[in-house]
Amino acid sequence: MADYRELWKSLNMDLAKHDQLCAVLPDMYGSTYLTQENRPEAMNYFNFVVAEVHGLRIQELDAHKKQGGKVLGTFCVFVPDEVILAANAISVGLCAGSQFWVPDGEKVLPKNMCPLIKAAVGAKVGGTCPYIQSCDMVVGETTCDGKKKAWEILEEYVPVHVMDIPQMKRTKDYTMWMEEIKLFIEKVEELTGNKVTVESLKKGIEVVNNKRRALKRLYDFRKFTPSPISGLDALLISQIAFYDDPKRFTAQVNLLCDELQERVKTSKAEGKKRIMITGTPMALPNWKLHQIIENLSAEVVVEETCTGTKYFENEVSLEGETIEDMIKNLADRYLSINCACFTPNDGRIDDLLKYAKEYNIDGVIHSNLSFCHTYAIEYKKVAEELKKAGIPIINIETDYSTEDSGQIKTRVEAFLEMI
Ligand code: BJ8
Repeated sequence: MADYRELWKSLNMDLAKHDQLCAVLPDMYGSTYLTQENRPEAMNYFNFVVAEVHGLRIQELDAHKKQGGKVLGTFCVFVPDEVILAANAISVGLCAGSQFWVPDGEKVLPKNMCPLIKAAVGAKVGGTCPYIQSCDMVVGETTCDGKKKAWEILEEYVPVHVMDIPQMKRTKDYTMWMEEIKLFIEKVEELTGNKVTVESLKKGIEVVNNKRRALKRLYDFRKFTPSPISGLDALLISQIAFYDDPKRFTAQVNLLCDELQERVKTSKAEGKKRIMITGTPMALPNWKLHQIIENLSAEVVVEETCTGTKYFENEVSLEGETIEDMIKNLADRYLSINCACFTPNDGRIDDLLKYAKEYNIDGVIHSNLSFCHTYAIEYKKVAEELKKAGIPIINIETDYSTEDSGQIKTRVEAFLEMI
């Protein structure tokens, strides 16, 4: 990576602490990713993005800000990126997936809470993530209790706008959600000084729909046996989707898909078990479970998570001529996401059963970040319904530390033998 120290300094980062992170990431990436055999050529772009993860993209955000543009950070796939794009702002995903940020998070948050929240807040408290340092505003949301209350603390460090996300999907919840999107548009207009018009919103919708379509295309290739791309690589692409330039990212995913199109013509099945992951999201650089699974005789072929299908399934309709029409289209698409924060959340079970068939799954691994109660509680129902359909499932509760890796490996090994 080139020298970005001046840029990081201008973002008020703790350079010494940040150096510690920069020192471990390349090795971690090398041993997880670069040791994989027979990777698609087009993965080179994504290797490059990771190598420059705190460099080149941050420079792009800086250039955008110097021209008067704004950067918004998000923590949940419910926040409509289309609105941010329509106001000529940039959106970056801020969920954090490394133990590195957890101790700083624990300085201001209770220890016994989800590591994703602790890491995301810790990155700001410690001044060690150039993405959150680049944000003019972050957008929180009222999904789980942990996040909801964490925004009150994060607000002490950076301006926060919180979107009130319904917890049910009744008609009145749709109405309330449309109101919430309207308020978000006003907030983004106020921050950027740019009006969100029907035209600009349609353009934003097109950009994000194209990204969704490319990811869907990628996932469709994973339905082949064997999948022409590892689960680790597919996960990385989903993680990068949250902060790369959307048009460039879409073009690169489509390039990769063109290569996969050729690969599936010649690849031969190796008898690996086909695994679906479901549960809590895996933010960059959380590759732990995929790495354990794929080092055994199995391949992850789909993730029913927010770093997977929930991110790209269902497009936003472009039908209609008014801003209200577009808001309704956004509300419809976003409320089709089946997060465990909703009650009831039967749509998630329908999705799981559908994907199990489509991806020809041998077994499901429910990945649950420690202290995520909504997903932990929902596991019971998910397991019952999958077992009824004859689909084996296990639950793995874990955090970002590596201490439990050996134990998880033993459990996954036993599960693979059993299925
Ligand atoms: S739509 S999954 S991105 S809320 S893991 S912080 S729920 S305690 S991340 Fe999520 Fe939006 Fe739902 Fe997706 Fe809380 Fe659970 Fe932690 Fe979570």
